Amino acid sequence: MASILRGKFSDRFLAKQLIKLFFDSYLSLYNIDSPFCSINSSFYLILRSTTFLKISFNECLLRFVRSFVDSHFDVTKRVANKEFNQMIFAYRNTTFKYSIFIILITGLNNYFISCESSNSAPSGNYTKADLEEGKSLAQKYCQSCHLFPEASLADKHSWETGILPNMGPRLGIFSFNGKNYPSSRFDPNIGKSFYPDGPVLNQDEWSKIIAYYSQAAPDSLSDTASRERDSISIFQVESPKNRYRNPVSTYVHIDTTVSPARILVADGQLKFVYSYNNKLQLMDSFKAGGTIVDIIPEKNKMVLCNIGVINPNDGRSGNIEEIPTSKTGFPVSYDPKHSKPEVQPSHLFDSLRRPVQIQSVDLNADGENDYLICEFGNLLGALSWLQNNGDGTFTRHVIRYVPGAIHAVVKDYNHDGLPDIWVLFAQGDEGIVLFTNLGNGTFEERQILRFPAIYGSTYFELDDFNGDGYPDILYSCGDNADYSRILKPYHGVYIFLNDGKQHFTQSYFYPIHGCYKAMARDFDGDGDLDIAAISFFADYSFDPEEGFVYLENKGNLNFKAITVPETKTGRWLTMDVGDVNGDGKPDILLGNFSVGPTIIKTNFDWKNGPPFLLLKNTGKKKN
Ligand SMILES: [Ca+2]
Ligand SMILES: [Ca+2]
Ligand SMILES: [Ca+2]
Ligand SMILES: [Ca+2]
Repeated sequence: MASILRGKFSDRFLAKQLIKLFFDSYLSLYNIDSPFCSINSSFYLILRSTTFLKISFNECLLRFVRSFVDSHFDVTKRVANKEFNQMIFAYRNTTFKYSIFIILITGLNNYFISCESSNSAPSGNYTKADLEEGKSLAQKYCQSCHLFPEASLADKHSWETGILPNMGPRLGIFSFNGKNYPSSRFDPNIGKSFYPDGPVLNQDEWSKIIAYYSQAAPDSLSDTASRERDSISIFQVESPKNRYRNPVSTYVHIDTTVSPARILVADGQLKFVYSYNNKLQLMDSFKAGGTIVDIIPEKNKMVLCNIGVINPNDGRSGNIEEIPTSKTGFPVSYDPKHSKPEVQPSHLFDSLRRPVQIQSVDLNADGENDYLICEFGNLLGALSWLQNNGDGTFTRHVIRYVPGAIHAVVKDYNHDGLPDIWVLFAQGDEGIVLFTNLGNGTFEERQILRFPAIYGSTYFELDDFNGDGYPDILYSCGDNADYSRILKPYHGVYIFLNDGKQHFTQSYFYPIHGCYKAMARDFDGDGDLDIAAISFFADYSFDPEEGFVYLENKGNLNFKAITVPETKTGRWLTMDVGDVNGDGKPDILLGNFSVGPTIIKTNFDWKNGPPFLLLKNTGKKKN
């Protein structure tokens, strides 16, 4: 498309292009079977903005379309921003100006139909033999993709209205009892080949699986775990003076590669990266090319991991960017006085599926550092690496072609000099997989731990808890944004001890609803590993302090749980640990992602909360 459209094309033509663009992006995420709930709330926001901003309804609608298309479809791949503006301008002048409104209404209508259709509880009576058959069918078919899902892991309502209707299409069942199931068949990024050609089991068999879960699942999950906690801690809470509304901190980091240390924060909505000094004063910032979720500060440059579209999707809108840095270790800022050109990030590698982590490591031992990438994706994704060709170009290789790679730890566990990779996969078949490096970019795969698909794995670390020299696993689970948004008693922090041969046994569990990350350090300086944990789906109504929990090691895998009441001011998606003020004691940094799913009730105004909190360690120094 030409860069200057107006004058060349009629307003009617441009308006049609805009409608088409919107419709495509709408379909790509909100396929005809199941528009997501978020469109409902976005639409509600437009209606509210009409009164609030005192602008016309159509104007609000256009602003919505702009942000919607922008965030869900990556406009830059299809049309330049300028062209997009011209389309919007043209759209305003045509008789089509209510078309998008009509598409939205149709979508909402579909949304309500799909909510109704999601309840797939079969009618009729099932004998004991039918229910037994349902269970063995579930063992056969559900287990073909992941661990057998025990009925007790979710309540009856979640099985009937959330989990099973979403799993049906994986088995080629797109409708049941005359109702449609949600699927991504119409998403051009997925394609029909993702699903089986036809049903792998018949409707009668499927109905028995549903009947089994309906009968075997509890009405609600029982939770009798003690969550008693102390509130006297070694941490002193500090927050920056610099505030902005709706902080969306997608990355926080205590960067000790510079001295004194600094704090790096990326805001996923504003698409800015900020640098604070260790007194929490804002020192510098730059505009990134997208939503940054990981950063590698390298010599003379920063390498940035841009997730692309943050909400679940299968588009290839993520990329790895790099931006040159000055002596300060930060990109040269735009200086209007001296008309210094603004430094823009350039793309090192494009078309990645929601990359969430990037690491620099020489995987093939050729002397050039490569990049290891967790491409989380959604239905599709991969653990991949970018081989450094030594001439500024990279070649992508896939190590494991499955979605859900959320965190990788590089550790040469067998001491052969080749870096091995430990990876947590958190989508569908959840678990930790060890990739032993065989050299020349080849890996041998071994499953270390496997978790039920409903756990919502979030993070892991390798830490030696019992001091026997073998790395143990600290693991957290608590992602609750999928098909069963209930509080789960099995969410929290786990420790698995290593027998020395990479066999791991669960040896500790502390329950935290919606736990998102747990990191172990000797915070109190007494020689053993303590744990800092955050939650993004805490029980905010009744236990808001579980958003941050500190577990102080009392020996023999006994921990004392402690909360820090000031941490209720934000909703923590990200956390980092590092010595921010150079006193030798690890401090904790929490990032506020204030615009998460809104179904959660809270008395705290996270949107006016700080972009981050620093929990300064006032404990004793390790000897
Ligand atoms: Ca290499
Ligand atoms: Ca090795
Ligand atoms: Ca150990
Ligand atoms: Ca300790």
